[in-house]
Amino acid sequence: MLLLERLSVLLLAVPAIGAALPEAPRDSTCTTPQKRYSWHDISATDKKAWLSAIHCVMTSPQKLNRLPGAKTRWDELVSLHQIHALQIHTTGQFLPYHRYYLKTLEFLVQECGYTGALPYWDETRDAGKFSASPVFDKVTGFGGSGKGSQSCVMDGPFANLTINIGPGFKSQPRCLNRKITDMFSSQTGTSYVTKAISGSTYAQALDAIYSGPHLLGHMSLSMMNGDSITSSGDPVFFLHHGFVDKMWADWQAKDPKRLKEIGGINVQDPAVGFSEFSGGMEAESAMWGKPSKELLAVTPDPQSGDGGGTLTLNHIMSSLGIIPNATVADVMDIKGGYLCYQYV
Ligand SMILES: [Cu+2]
Repeated sequence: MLLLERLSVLLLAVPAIGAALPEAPRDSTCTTPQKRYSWHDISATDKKAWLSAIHCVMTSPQKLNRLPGAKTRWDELVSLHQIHALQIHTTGQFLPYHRYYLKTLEFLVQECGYTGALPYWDETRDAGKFSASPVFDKVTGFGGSGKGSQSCVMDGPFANLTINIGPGFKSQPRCLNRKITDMFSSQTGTSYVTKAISGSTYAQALDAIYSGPHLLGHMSLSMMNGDSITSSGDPVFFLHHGFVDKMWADWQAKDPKRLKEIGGINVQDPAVGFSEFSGGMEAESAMWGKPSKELLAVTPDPQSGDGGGTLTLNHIMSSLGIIPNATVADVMDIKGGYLCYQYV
């Protein structure tokens, strides 16, 4: 694998996070964007290709040898979210980082031989009735709501799998789990999405998307016990975040100036923490603990590239070496060259 060899050469050349970082490769043009389809519109064959690629990532051994608790390649992906959790939720980084995070997954499924586009989930089509969505089919989907006191997923391709990262900032192996509650999912419907992307500033769109369909989707799915730090252990997370990413892209598409509009804090405000919980960071740490010394040792500087507390286009995003670092500017335009896709 030529790309992998190149990546490992780059990694060897980089002594530490935050030091001289490899530039993300980019094309100046994006003439034929890849099409990201909603799960509803994907053939059974293509669904199975996606599901088996995810299964492959979940069962491949970890490679980086630096992420605490990671045993599989999937654990490394989940660890990335865990490490960045306090930088990428209720901050300006939420939208750009999760866009980059989807690209990181795209690289991992390519390692497993997958060559197509990422799927996403148009949740407006299943609003109020998530549990009946084709996303949860037990043959051509991710299996349904979990069973038992731990809500372990017991059917479908991900039955009986173990995730080693989480809960919270811990690394304690537990089953892949989710619990679907249809009632909350009504707020992923079209009228809610329209409202979420109706603001005129980045700050308004960021807050409305985060607190609206994004949060309600998470509440409907309660992935990995609804853990804000490691909910990406459930692969449905990435379909949901495709939907979130689409909302941002749709908001951006309304005015070309928005492709340069970014802002917000780049790490959580201690007095607020996650906006969906009360009490601020200290109180919230009762739910998921605090990052250990080992985690902090690999956590990137939240001001990397910004030179201050406000998120800028120069901010450097890291996947801890899974893919090269990228700037926020790189991911602003989904057809900008570094990225080249569209939602259909
Ligand atoms: Cu997240």
